[in-house]
Amino acid sequence: MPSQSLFERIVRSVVVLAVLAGALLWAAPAGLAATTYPIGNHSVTFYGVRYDYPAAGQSTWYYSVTSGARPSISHVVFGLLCPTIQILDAGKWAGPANMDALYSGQGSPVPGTFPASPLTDPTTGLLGLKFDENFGRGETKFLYFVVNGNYAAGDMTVGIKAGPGNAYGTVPGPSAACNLISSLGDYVWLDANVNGIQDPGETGIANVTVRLYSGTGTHLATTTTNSSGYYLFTGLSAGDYYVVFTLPTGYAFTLQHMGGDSAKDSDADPFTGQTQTVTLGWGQSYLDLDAGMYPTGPTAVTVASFEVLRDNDTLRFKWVTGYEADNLGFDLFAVQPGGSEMILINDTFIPTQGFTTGSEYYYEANRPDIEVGALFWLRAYDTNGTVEDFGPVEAIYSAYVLAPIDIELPKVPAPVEIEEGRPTIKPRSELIVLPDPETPEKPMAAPSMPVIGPELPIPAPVAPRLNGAVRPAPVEDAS
Ligand SMILES: [Ca+2]
Ligand SMILES: [Ca+2]
Repeated sequence: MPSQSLFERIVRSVVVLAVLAGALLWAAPAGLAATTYPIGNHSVTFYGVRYDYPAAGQSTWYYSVTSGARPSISHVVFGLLCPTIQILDAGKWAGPANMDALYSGQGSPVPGTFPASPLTDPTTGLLGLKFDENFGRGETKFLYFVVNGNYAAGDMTVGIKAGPGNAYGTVPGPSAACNLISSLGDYVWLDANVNGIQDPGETGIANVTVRLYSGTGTHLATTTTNSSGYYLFTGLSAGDYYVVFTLPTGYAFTLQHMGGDSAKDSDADPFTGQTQTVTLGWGQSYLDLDAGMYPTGPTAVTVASFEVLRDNDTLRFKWVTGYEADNLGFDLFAVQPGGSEMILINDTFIPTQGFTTGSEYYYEANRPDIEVGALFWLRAYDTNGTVEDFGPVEAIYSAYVLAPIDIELPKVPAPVEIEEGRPTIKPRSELIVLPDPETPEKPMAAPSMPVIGPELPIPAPVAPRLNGAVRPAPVEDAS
C-alpha cells in the first residue's frame, strides 16, 4: 500500500466516485469536489468519503445540510440499510477547510452512544442515523458519520422533517448492499539491472502518470505516483480494470511478466505501457499492477557479437544483442569480394524477439552466390526510423565452431523510411560505394550507407578477432 496523505486519498476517492457516478462536480473550498442535492426546500451536500479513516477498515462520510425557509428543519435522517452496518461515530465537522476536525456527538445523533446499529425513525419511517436538532432558517450544519467498513458509494435515502411535512431525496452514501470498495495499485520502480523484477535496493519513480481504464477501455481516472513511486486507485466498484503507465522522457519499460511473482514483476507492455486486465470483486484490492522502467541510452540497439559461419554454400549467422530498446528487427547484408553492392541475405525481415535486455539470433541461408571472402553486415531498424549497421565481419570457414567472439562493432545510424513495420530497403544499386576493386592489397573500406538525408560518414572497419586470429587493422590510406 502506498503511503499517501489522507487529503490525497479523499480527493482521489471523490474524483473516482464522481467519475463512476457521472456526478456533476463544482468547486468547493480546499480543492474538494462536492455535490449538492436539493431535497424539498432544503439541500444536502456530499463532500466525499474518507476510506480507512479514522482507522483501517472504517470510512468517514462528510455532508452538509442546509435548511430552507420556514418551516426549517427539525431533524434529518440518513438511511443506512446495509444489514451489517455499524455506526461507530457521528457528529458535526468543521467544514471542508479542515476535515480532521470532528466533533463527536454534536448535532444530537440518535442513537447517541457508539457503536450502534441504525434505528428506525418513527417520523420519517427511515432506518438509519438521525440528527435530532433544529435548524435555523437558511442554516447549514456540517454532519459526518463513521461506519465499520470501506463501503462503496451507493444511493442513500435522506429524510428531512420540517414542520408538518417530510421530504425525501437520494444522495451518495454507504452501499445498501454492503458492497465494499475495491482498489488497484500500486508501484513504479527503476529497474536498475533491467531484469524485469523488483530487486532489493531498486527504488520507486515519482510523478509517473497512471491512467485507469475500465475493461472496455473507458478512461476513468488519472493519477501520478507519489515520491516513493506508489499510486492507488480506490473507491472502485467491482469490475474489470487496467491501467496505462506513461513513460517519463528518457526511460523505457523493462521486461514484462518476468520471474513468475506478480508482486515483483512489471505488468506494463514494453511498447504500450498497458497492463493486463484485472477483475476486482467488491472489497478486493489488487496492488500488483506495477511498471519497471530504466533509463535509455542514446542508441536503441547494442550488439555484443555478430558472427558468420560458412559451411560450403550455407551461411549461418549468429548475433547477440546487449539491449534492444525500440528495435524493430534486422536485415543481413553481404558484399562480394571487391564488390560494391550490399546484397540482402534474408528473404523476410527478421523481427526483434522483444527483449529489451537483448537476445541471441540465428539465421541460415543457402547462398552459393556469395563468394568466399565476402564481408557481412548486420542492420538494425529502430521504431523511430533510423538504422544502425554493425560490421563488417568475415565468415568463419569451419563447420563445427560457432563460439562467441568478443568484438566491438561499429554502428552508424542513418535515416530510412519505415512502412507498415517493415523498413523500406533502398534499391541495392543505391546502397554502396566501395573502393577500387583493382587494388586487392588495399584494405577494404566500409561501404557507405544508403542515404536519404545528408550523407553520413561510416567508421573504418574494426578488425574482429576470429577464432583467436587477429586480422590486421585496416589503414585509411596505404599509399
Ligand atoms: Ca530489477
Ligand atoms: Ca506486478
